[in-house]
Amino acid sequence: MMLKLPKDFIMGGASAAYQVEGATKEDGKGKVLWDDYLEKQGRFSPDPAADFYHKYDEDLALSEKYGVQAIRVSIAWSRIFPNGTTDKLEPRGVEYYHKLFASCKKHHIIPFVTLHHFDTPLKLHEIGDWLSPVMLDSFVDYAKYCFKEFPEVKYWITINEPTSMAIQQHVSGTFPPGEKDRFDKAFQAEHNQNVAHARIVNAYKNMNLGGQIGVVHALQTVYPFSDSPADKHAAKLQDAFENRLYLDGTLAGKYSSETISLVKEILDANNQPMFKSTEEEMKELDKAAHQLDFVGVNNYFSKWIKAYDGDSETVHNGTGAKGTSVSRLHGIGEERKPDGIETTDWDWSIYPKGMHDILMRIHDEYPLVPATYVTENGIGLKESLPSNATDDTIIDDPKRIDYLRKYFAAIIDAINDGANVKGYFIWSLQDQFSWTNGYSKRYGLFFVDFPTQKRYVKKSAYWFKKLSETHELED
Ligand code: BGP
Repeated sequence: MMLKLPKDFIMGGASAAYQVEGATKEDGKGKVLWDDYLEKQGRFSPDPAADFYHKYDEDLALSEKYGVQAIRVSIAWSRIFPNGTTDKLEPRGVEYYHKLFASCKKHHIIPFVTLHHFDTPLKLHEIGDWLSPVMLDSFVDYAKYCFKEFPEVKYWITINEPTSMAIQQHVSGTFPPGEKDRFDKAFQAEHNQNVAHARIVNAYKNMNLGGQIGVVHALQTVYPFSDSPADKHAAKLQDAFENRLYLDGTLAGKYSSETISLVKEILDANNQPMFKSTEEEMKELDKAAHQLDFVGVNNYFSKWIKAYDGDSETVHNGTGAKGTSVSRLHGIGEERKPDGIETTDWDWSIYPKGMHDILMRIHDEYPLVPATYVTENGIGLKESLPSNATDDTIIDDPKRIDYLRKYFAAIIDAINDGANVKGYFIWSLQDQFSWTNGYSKRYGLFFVDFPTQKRYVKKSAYWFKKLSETHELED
């Protein structure tokens, strides 16, 4: 059977500045939280990544050729303001993004531009990152500067995945500063990001620039491992921990009483204090939710949660050794996949129904949201260049095509069920480095040979082009 995407559905590719640009020491860029941290870890370097700082025009030309109509890029805050604060402006950084957006225009590609994608300037990270009021004020100043400076951008995204940032910084410890089990800090950082997001949405709307503004969330669909009341409750707690505080804060403009009581339950179980919010902040959240233009959904996998009352224990699979990840959170629950669920080498479940269910949830539970984009989805695979490769070598990636076909079918199902999904961005446009996994976890439509940064096309790019041109998904 032939499944169809709506006529005006946008087909895009996604990236993040720090994962593709490289050039971390070039043209006056300030340090970010990752630079020294990665150097100390010694596992991999953010330079030259995919060398997008120099190769953007080549990637955009390839994108145009393979049916990519829009791209998600992020602005590296510390290229514009090296210290994060507006006291010092770096004109070469500003110039770079003007050139990047001009190249988008030349190649008929719409930029969706994220203001913060995990790359807090080091000076602000050192004083508390999302826990510091100075960070919030500086972020608003930087955002307003960008809105004025780059009128060519018509789609803005405030923050990429506030959840991932807060949890990985303060609970699982996989992002700098690498803290574990500080649920209180994670929830406070989540609330603060909701506030920063709201202030920026409200500022943007006051400026009347005629573009659109949204936010991007990491949304894992959470299911109970079994029908037992204990597992069902554990799944609710996990959902509150990962999804609900953001969804409520940015899409409804208020936290429901159930969300608050679930959050409190988690914190009480861990003997940690509730996050603080003010009435004024809640008014800002409410105002922003009523003016938001779209939400971006990043969905790769789903989770199944089982009741658990032991100590917290998390192990990150950062190498692609299947079956090595562990997540047991005290006061929440334990991740456990039911038999028969397919997984990637990094233990991410392949479960397209989860995409359908999360899109429907936004449609059903958050009626203020005018439009949804899938802003990230894709599969990380171990891929290599054949030793006899020539310029025309095409990388065969049948697993990616299979994954995409299944997830697109789920998206079309959701659209047919009433979800207003207006576009899709594959993670990722080109191979780039993964924050906690390095260069071996490849997601791109375009293969990057990391020592030389030369591009090769993957078969999935041909598949993507056909879908982009026909909007028809073959079974
Ligand atoms: C999202 C991030 C991306 C990207 C992607 C894949 O959470 O927004 O920046 O990294 O996930 O994740 P990973 O790199 O861990 O495989």
